[in-house]
Amino acid sequence: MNYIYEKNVHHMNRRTFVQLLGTITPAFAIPKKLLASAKTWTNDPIVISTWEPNKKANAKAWEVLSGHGTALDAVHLGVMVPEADPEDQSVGYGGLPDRDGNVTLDACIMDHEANIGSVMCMQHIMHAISVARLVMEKTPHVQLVGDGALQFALLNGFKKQNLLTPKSEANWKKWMKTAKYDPMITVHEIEKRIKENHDTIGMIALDEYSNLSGACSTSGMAYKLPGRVGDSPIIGAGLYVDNEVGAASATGIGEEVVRICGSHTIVEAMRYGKSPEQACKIAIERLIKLKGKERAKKIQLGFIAMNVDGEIGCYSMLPEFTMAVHSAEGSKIIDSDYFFESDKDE
Ligand code: SD4
Repeated sequence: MNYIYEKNVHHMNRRTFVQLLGTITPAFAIPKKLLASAKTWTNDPIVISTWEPNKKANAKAWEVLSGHGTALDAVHLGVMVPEADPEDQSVGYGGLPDRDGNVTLDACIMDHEANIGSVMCMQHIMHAISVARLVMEKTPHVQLVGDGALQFALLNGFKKQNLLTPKSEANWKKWMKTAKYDPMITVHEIEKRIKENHDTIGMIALDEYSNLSGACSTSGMAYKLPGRVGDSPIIGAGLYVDNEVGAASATGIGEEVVRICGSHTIVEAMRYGKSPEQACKIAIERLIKLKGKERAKKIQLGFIAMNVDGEIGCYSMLPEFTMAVHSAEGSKIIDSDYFFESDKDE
């Protein structure tokens, strides 16, 4: 889709701003105050994602960032990587279906100007994140669901596809034999998948223009009730960006992330001076307070966060959550710190 590469003229960066001033005023005459009031120009780009396997998505995002692209394009193109990967059973094509065997996708995107777009419970379109971006850029709305999202995508040139791969279909059929349609089993299923370290992608990028953007995409909880929507497409829960403060994204049991408006809670904690990791921990502790330790230690949740200075952090309820990072220093994986050693813990 061409619009991905279109220059966003209203996204004026400092270089454009200075060039523009240069056309009306000799460059040496730019008042110092004006320059000082612009955001720092020299931020080093960086991108982070939930889960180690999403280092492939980060590599794509890094291509965009290191080629002077915007954070918005970086997170969009980055998230498209797992969406197209049939081996990733938690996002896009190849995602595990709901309990009726339908793959339904959730995604959202948010830029540095608080523009937002999301699709929820959408079937048949691999790149849910691209549809979310179109909702953001081409409609007066911020969320489209189900058939409405599908119709909107088809009208805009997306092609209908079968997203259920033979492998995911086989897993679903196997599940059907034993699960007895019990929605609680889906919760255990997601916990198991989280342990295998392949899950939802939440991605945050900072570009060289000092702008932050984020994107989140998932096929949601495996074998969920039809129509179920998790946190991932909900702005404030699965993702939040505030260009003056920072950004956060979530993975894990979406119902619990929504309960605490997870990503927004983290951004607000950073606003009041917490580091990205401290802010993620505050969100985890908020849920523990609400649920009590006994119930909380059965819930895996993982958060990632970045502030406007490009400082990053993560925190999870249980072990085995990872964050993938890519910057000029290369790619690395961070093992998240966590609250409970295991679900047997005090
Ligand atoms: C959801 N939060 O739909 C997503 C799934 C996920 O780790 O992130 N799992 O609830």
